[in-house]
Amino acid sequence: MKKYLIVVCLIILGTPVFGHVDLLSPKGTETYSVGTVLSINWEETIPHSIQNWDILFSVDDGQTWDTIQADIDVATFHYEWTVPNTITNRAKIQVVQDNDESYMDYYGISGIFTILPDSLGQGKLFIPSVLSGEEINLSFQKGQVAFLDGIMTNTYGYNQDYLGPTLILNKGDAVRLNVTNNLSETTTVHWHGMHVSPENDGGPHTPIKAGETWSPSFTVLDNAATYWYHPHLHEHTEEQVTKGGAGFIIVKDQEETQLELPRTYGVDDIPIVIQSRAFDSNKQLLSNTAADDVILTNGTLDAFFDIPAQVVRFRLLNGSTERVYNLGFEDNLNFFQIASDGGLLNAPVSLTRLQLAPGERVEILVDLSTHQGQSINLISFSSELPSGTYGASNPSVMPMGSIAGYNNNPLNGSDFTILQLNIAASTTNPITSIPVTLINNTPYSQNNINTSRSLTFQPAQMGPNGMLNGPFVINGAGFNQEVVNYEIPLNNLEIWELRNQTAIAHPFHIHDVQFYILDINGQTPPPNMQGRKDVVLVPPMNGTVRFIAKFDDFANKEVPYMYHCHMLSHEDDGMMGQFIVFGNTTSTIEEEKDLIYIYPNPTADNIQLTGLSPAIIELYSTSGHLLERRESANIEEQFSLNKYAAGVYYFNIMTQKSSRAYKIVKE
Ligand SMILES: [Cu+2]
Repeated sequence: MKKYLIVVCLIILGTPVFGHVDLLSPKGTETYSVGTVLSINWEETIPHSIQNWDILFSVDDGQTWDTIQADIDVATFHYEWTVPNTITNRAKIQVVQDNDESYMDYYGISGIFTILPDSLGQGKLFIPSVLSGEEINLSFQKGQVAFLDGIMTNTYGYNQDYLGPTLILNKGDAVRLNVTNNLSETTTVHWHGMHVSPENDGGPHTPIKAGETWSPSFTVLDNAATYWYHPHLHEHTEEQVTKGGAGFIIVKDQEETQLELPRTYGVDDIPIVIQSRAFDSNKQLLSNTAADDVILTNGTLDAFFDIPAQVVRFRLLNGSTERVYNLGFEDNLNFFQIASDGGLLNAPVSLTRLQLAPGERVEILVDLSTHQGQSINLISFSSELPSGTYGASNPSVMPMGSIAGYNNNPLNGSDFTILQLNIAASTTNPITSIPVTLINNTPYSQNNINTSRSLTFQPAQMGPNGMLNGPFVINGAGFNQEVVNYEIPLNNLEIWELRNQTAIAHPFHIHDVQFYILDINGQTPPPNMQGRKDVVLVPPMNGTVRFIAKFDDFANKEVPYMYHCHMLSHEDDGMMGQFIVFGNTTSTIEEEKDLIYIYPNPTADNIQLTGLSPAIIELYSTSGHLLERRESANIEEQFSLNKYAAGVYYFNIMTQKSSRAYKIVKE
């Protein structure tokens, strides 16, 4: 009778939905912090015979529901749920009375509650939220963070105040990124380490003006590893990265997925970006200075993190603009490097120290199973860095010469903490052992090389200060946007010899490719440096590095790729060059019996593609805009280019065997 009255009252009040489920908590208007355990409680107002419960979660608009838990037994009216780190902080919960096989579902929805984002600033390590899917939106914008003394520091970030969300991509997936520049200055975004066409690479040739959106679109061809994104606007890279322009990219693939590795993001698989920063007296960020005496770990000062007592994985990125770290754990706890910049190693390599130069990434495993209740610090043992390394007590290999302000910076030549780990109870299904082997890397054979190149780093001005401070040039010339330094035939296999005739080590980075190091100062690199790399620290004073790389897949006569020093002040000062990859991609390509003909080319109107096995065909402009996309099961497809202006376009054709770009010309 009482229920009947309530129903009548609801109808009289005009409430459109009455539940057979009533959500008791959350009700709405509450505020929860990320990581806290939220009690979801409900009651059944009208019983049904065949049913169970589903719990759904929606952020912001309450329109798109993600399942928290499905198929909860009907007798259960309670569920404990850990509040996730979301991009938007307005959220709702829905409990559904799921009458299997029936359209008659009944539900109760909470009001809007607030999720306090995991905060940047001080103390608890900030874990960036995650974005994935076919289309990803990034907004580069201004922000404010209280890093020091509660005073707001002006910052830049992607979708947030500082740094950006972690992009999780799967090898083989097509992804479109919409990058909107909400700053009042031009920027670019470079997908550091990823193998994409030059027009999608986000180098200095692809500026995004204030207020504009750039939408590169590509197939992920990279191996599972940790990559990152950051601005790459010539002469402004250091400033925009310093203010916060940086985010992780995690690529997953089938080989990695089959291994017994920790991969619960933010729990036993932790991204860590290490950045040293300089603040002025108003607590604002300074660039182009040697006063970088504050360590921010994921944008957090004095960072600590609660971590389970089991085998855990760290994805370490040196996101500093100049500083090299010498990483290790307290008490020389050993750890295992499993990946370098562009992929997994053949096998885990046991280490107690690991140098990480600007731009470099490594993935490591640490076995914490016997350390529950302890605190262990991740430390940079910079007192052990050799002279001639930015971060050592002497950044020069020469006794003379100095960097202004360097000797006053307490981080130089001393050991300091990056992250305090508080080791808590293990999770329910922990990884408990370090794998014996990982994947099979097959470095290119030196016997088959087509071209060798030599790049010599020199100071623009001689003398001990020029040798240390730069500006630095490569083969006698600073960067000139009008000069293409190398023209590389598509599919060329090359050896690059880097020779450093300066007093300081430089981390050399090349776009487009992952390389294998052949030797450093004539010596075979240690096992942890024998995997895929895109940054290598070249030792000072006639130090040499040789690497081998293949320039495959992408050719474009118009848009170059970059190579440069990843000490960003050196890069901005011109320690950079560019190359184009050119190739006979105009009509046919034969790869693994995958023969595709495109004709006529050039064409005034229709263009025919034959030899397609099932394929995804994408048509791009030279600026990387996706014009058309077709999923085809046919041998042949015809496109009309009638509506497009005369000029160069690209077909990106993905079959089960390959993904290739084909240049075409509309007359
Ligand atoms: Cu440099």
